[in-house]
Amino acid sequence: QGRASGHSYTQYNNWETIEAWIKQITAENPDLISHSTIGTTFEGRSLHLLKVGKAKSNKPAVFIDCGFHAREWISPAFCQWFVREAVSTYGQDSQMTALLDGLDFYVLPVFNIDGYVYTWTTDRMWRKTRSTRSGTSCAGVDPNRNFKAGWCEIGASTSPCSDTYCGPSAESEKETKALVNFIKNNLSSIKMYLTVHSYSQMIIYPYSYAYKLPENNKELNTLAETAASKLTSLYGTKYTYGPGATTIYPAAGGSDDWAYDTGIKYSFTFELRDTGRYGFTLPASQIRPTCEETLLAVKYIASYVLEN
Ligand code: ING
Ligand code: ZN
Repeated sequence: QGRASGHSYTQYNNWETIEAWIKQITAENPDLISHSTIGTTFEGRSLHLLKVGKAKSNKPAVFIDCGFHAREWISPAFCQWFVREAVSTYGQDSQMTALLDGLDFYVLPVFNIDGYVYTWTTDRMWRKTRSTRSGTSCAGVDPNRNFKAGWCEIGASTSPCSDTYCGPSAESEKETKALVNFIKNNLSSIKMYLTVHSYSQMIIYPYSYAYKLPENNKELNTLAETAASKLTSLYGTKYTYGPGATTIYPAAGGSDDWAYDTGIKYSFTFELRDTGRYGFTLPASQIRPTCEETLLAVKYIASYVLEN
């Protein structure tokens, strides 16, 4: 497998390098990967999407996004790892082969690109988008408070300077709107939604916008429990799991709750390593083990979705 210049799966890559990698891995794997653009960011960057799977019509699909929050660098690293693992183990690993034969994985390597670039150039701890608006000198909206799911009712701020600013309206961000449009246009095929964040070591499912449980709570709980045990089996990393509001904190406007209420009954947020020792600045030496263990959980849930 060739590499985009400067790209490494075991280092954090800047956006320029990730974008070159997207083009290169697509060009090198025409039988397994196709590339599209679902929109542009506030600052005009292309929102790239990879479709990973053996080409076949009418396949069910899984949607995975990374890089909602700019500073959570392990998240885009996981999406890159996942795509490489898919193309390099297809035909070798029986589980991955079955997954790519039976499913299409839509992988959005970095959702909040403008914010990610800003963490490389200016402020490593930036979380939000980089949109500007009249009436405030503070930039950015929390993209995980910007979806139409109890929008701004709880665990979100109406103050533009807050890190959890829900935005002037639901779907105010171009990035949010692009994701919503893509998912709505592909709803009949998308069976599972996964959004990858850090940190906390948790598998979260709806709801976060209210203290209520999804109709298939029991099934989601068992799935999360088993996925967490698969993850732990590799290096002993402990994960907790459950509905968002009671597992992490109540927060409205999240993409997993929106995807669930839109009809995707397998909807999860993963919070990767660690539990706070390094937090968002997880050392690059932990990229490989974090991605390897997370992959076990993702493959487990995707296999379940494929079979059910
Ligand atoms: N955590 C998530 C956040 O946006 C979350 C937790 C998940 C909230 C699902 C709402 C819905 O705050 C991080 N680390 O970003
Ligand atoms: Zn996050």
